[in-house]
Amino acid sequence: MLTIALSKGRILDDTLPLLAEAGIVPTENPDKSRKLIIPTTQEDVRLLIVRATDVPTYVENGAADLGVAGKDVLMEFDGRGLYEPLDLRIANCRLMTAGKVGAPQPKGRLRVATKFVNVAKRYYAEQGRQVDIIKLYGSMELAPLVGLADKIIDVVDTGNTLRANGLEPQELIATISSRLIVNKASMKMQHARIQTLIDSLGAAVESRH
Ligand code: PRT
Ligand code: MG
Repeated sequence: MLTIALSKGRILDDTLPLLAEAGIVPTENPDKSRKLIIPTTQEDVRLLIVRATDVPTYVENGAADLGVAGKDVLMEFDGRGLYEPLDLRIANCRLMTAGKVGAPQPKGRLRVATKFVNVAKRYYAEQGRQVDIIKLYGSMELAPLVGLADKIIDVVDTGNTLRANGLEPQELIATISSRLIVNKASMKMQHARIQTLIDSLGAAVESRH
């Protein structure tokens, strides 16, 4: 059995067409189904539906052999037990700092609200800047508006969410796309099978660009 972990939403929507080109089609619509384990037209391939931030955990622990995760999620995840053999070039966005339009530099230490705590620590440490990092789980845009933080670090696509809240994108931390990730033991034990899938997905990605 090959198990592939995916999250609902844009990653699922953009990955299904690539999987279809590799001959893997879910037997029911994962967006509509309440099931978290979805069989596919290949009897020995199944999909697991998990939260986007949980995909690397399932794959690192071997609960899934493969997965699709945003580079932002992978940068934040501190696991080492993963291969990242393919850039699927989907769910593209940028990881950025953002703050209130026209806000002056804060007097004391910079306060940064984010769900990307590890990324934030590394980013400011590399610049030798001392900051206070405030962990949030969502609605980051609110933090500068109500004085919880001076800046946020979040994923930006169109920038509409920032603009709608009087914020502006500032520093680019990384350009982001989603990656195929593979459990290290699975890669060894099922090498031919997984390599064939990587090659098919790679060809599907190339044919789109
Ligand atoms: O939603 P949930 O809390 O379960 O987790 P998640 O937000 O991590 O998952 P999901 O499915 O929303 O995103 C999965 C992956 O898609 C992320 O890890 C990114 O790699 C990628 N991606 C691409 C994005 C976006 N574009 C994106 N625009 N992830 C999130 N957003 C959000 C962003 O956080 C902000 O709230 O959309 C808003 C900004 O969009 P714009 O267009 O207004 O700039
Ligand atoms: Mg989301």
